[in-house]
Amino acid sequence: MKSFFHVQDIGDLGKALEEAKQVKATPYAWQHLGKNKTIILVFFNNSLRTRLSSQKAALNLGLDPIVLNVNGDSWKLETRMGVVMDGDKSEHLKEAIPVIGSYCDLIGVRSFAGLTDKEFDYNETILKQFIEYSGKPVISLESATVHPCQAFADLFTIEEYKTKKRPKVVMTWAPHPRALPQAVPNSFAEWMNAADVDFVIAQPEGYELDPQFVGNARVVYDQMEAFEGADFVYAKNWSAMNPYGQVINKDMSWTVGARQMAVTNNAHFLHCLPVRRNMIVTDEVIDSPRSLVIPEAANRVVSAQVVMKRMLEEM
Ligand code: SN0
Repeated sequence: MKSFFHVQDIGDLGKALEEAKQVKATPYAWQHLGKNKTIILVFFNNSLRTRLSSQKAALNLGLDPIVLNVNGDSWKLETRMGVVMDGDKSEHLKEAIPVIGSYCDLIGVRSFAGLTDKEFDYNETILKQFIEYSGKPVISLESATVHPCQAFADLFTIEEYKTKKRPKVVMTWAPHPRALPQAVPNSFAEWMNAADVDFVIAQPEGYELDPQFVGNARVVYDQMEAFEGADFVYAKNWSAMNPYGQVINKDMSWTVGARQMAVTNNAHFLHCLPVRRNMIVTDEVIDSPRSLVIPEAANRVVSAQVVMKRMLEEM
């Protein structure tokens, strides 16, 4: 695996989930793989789970993690090509990336969508530069359009808790005070479409995601209708594609509460976190025994470890 962005990068999903199970059961069984190897984790944005789970996954594999907080610890990096660097950015990615690549064996990058220039974001301009200039395998730790480590952990969590072969999984938009990227819902949709689940997207009009990620998913504009008989409810806010990166609706009737959960098949509740309580989901639902947000977050170590393990095995 030269890079980890899309569900196809992990290959056969059944095999990947089986491997995730093994990694979870015996996390230290592959300590030899990472010996004398280094992963550099580059953060352009905030992180709690991704930062900690990636470091933990690396340590489990005997791999040394180094974390770089761009905008905090390092020079501010210019990401655009051909610009006169007369502003606050001291160094260009074209130098910074090969330098980072020369110090490590694997690279993970967190770089959120800017949400102003759709083309820049949807071309994955920053991550592509990491691939091109580093010469090292690159893992998206949530880039402009995808968050594959999250989606892999989500799928593994569903696999662990499902009680029927083909569960109904509903991803619902929910209100949020700020404009958020589409990366999490894009990846969740992409991975659910590839998995053996009955997948439905519930959203208000105007929140349609990019067709390459929606695929063949059923899109339902009536949240109560979508929730009927659901086995898993995955809540997430995202901003609109058109006008790009804008909040066009804050309808609080979409906050996931007992009213919607009542029509499900006693569904489990999932969210990638961080979550805004009583915006995205009520206290009652997130604090209920059907909420899986903590085991879901714990599985972030597992998904990251499978990806790093595969990359190390191919070296
Ligand atoms: C990010 C997102 O893509 O939605 C990261 C999720 C893993 N979430 C946020 O930025 C939430 C920030 C907030 O103010 O609630």
